[in-house]
Amino acid sequence: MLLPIITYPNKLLKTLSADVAMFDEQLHTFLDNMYETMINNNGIGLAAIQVAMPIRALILCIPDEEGNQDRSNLLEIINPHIVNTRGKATYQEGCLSVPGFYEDIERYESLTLHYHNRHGVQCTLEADNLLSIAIQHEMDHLNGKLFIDHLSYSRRKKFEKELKKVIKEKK
Ligand code: Y12
Ligand code: CO
Repeated sequence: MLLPIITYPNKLLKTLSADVAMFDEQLHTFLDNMYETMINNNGIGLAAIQVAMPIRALILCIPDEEGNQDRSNLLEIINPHIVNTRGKATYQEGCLSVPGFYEDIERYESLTLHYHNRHGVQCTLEADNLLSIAIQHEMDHLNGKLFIDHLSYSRRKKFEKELKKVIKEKK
């Protein structure tokens, strides 16, 4: 089932999401719906709050070298904690909740992540490059933060001005 994606400036995106306690059938159906929604919207990452569910769950499906997304590469990450970080990298980020805007954001180049999978099993992941960047982007959503919240004062002002123009043009 496709879920509606909420977009900036919807205040729900500022929510601090809560830990997942039940790794049950309801969670599995919700994760399946998130995947369908993300792929349908050409996304590579989606956090639960982007579909108005305030739980600490995110999914990622990084395309391969040919640009193809395969469900076998899907990561379902629940209650994540970054336990180690290395280096810095800048990447042009986009977000399904901020459609049409892309900005260079600096993040950790690589990281070690502890999380639970859909069955509640504790997992460890070593991530670098785009996977590391996307994990940090999606984990920000769990804490009510968007990539545009990383912008400098002047870049943020420019973004808000451009957004107003886009909204006005749509009316
Ligand atoms: C860097 C950091 C984090 C990520 C993962 C989360 N972002 C996305 O998955 C963004 C997807 C996206 C898709 C769009 O749709 C199309 O390209 C057809 C899009 O375009 C518009 O909204 C017009 C914008 C974002 C990725 C990279
Ligand atoms: Co996002």
